[in-house]
Amino acid sequence: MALSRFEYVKQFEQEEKLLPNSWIVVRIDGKGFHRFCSVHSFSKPNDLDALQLMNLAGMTVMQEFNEIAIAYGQSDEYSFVFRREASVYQRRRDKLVSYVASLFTSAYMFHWKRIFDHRAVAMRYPPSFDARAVLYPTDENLRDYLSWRQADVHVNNLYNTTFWNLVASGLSNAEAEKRLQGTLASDKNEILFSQFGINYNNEPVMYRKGTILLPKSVNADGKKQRFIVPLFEDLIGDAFWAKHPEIMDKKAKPDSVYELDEQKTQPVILYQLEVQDRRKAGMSKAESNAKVTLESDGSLN
Ligand SMILES: Nc1nc2c(ncn2[C@@H]2O[C@H](COP(=O)(O)OP(=O)(O)OP(=O)(O)O)[C@@H](O)[C@H]2O)c(=O)[nH]1
Ligand SMILES: [Mg+2]
Repeated sequence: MALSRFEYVKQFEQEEKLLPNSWIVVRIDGKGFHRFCSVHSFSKPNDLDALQLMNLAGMTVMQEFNEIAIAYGQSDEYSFVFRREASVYQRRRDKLVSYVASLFTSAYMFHWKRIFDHRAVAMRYPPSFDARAVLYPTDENLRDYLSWRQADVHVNNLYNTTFWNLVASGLSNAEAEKRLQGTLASDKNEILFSQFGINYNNEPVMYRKGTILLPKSVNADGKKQRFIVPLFEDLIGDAFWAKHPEIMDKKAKPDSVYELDEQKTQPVILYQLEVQDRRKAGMSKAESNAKVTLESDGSLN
């Protein structure tokens, strides 16, 4: 077919390809979530349901892209790490970044009811997330990136936990802010302990460390399958990387099966088990329908 005379405008489209052989981190971040959390009455400083919803949305993105080696979420942000050799969309930046952001956003909406139904929190306006892609050329750079995000949780969460306890004890926001001005981590730990009897290390680990999502082979329902597993661990030290060598090297430990333990009660795992049950029920329904059809066909003879 002849080209239309308008076709030349296609040449104006520019395509940026992400550098080969480097880690791609796509990070999404909630737009104006200070307001979104307040309008939807999220608990301060951490709302367990809100964080679990972020984890479900993160899981959905990981299920879509099998070239994501690890994802890390905290507060209103999630980082998705694509392998060096990832060939997704031929590494076209616009495609990848916009797709991750839109899938994350629609998954956030999709899972909302599941998480917030018990609190009868209706969504008051549509949330949105920005996204960017950053390239990290070395494994060390990538580890430092993830460490940076986890250190950020620690700094923010220690501050926020102390701040909101001071406010709950009767200080105004301005007074609490003043009280914390110039304090070190040790000072905040001391305020929490001496004033409120809180040992910061006993605060929920998800709040202190954020959520790591890893694709793992797990034993579910008697067979080995790929699940997205949430972990709440320190990723700054070497131990985490020794325990999960497949993040850096996808050929490492290909046959090993990950034993689900306390994660079994996590919404991310419960959701995947539920989908599996539904699929199985659908399959057995299809099987019994097929059987009925066969039997009725037989009776025609
Ligand atoms: N109450 C509550 N707020 C949260 C929680 N997690 C995140 N937030 C809010 O989300 C904000 C995230 O920080 P930012 O991303 O820097 O702020 P933002 O308002 O989203 O602004 P932009 O990202 O620049 O659009 C925090 O400052 C909190 O106000 C939570 O569990 N509970
Ligand atoms: Mg934000």
